[in-house]
Amino acid sequence: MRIDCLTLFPEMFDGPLNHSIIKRASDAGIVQIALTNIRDFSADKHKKVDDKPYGGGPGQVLMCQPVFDCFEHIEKLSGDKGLPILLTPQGQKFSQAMAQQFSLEKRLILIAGRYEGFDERIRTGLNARQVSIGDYVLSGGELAAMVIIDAVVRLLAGALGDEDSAKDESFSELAGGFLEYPQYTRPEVFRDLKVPQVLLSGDHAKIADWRRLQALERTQKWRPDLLEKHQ
Ligand code: 6GU
Repeated sequence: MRIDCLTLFPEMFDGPLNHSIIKRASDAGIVQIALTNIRDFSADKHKKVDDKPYGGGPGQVLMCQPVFDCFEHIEKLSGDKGLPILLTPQGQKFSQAMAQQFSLEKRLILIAGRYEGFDERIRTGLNARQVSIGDYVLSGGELAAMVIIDAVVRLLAGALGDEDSAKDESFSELAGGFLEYPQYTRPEVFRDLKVPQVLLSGDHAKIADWRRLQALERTQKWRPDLLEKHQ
């Protein structure tokens, strides 16, 4: 998969893209992530990318010209057309199901905005899917883009180690609409806190039953909304 990200702050991506699973997937050639600075495409002599809103009001608005030119430039960098995704709090809420859909694409083009908003013609002209990561306001789309990249890349074949991916497919409780069951590792007793006996029993059927029940109980207790959705 190729992921292009259009942003005014490519440096913000340095941390997340250069560690752990995303780093490993990039190194293995499972994903290629290309960052492009929208500002590089500003036709303005001061490299301005934003301006005052028509009709008045506070703040600045991201201008069409640098975004369209940047988008048209990166489109040509690969033969795959790509799914354009505009990061905005006005978008459809990101979910595991959406991550799964995106993971089937050959190419994603993420567009991260800043300032008080985009010129509306960016929304309409690029024919992009609008995506939000939740009902709160971030200072820009970059963190949202990184969230999406992480959630998508870990779903790509070979991105997780063997152990992890096996676990993911059979037990990924969120994918099945449930929270995950509780996990324990050594020691058996830590400051009087014991590992549940069933996990030490070696009875795999019993362990599987216990885990299913735990997952159901904690979903009922902590995220009843997930059960309603999957009813
Ligand atoms: Cl995608 N962008 C911004 N600026 N804020 C958000 C968001 C995106 N998703 C949730 N809040």
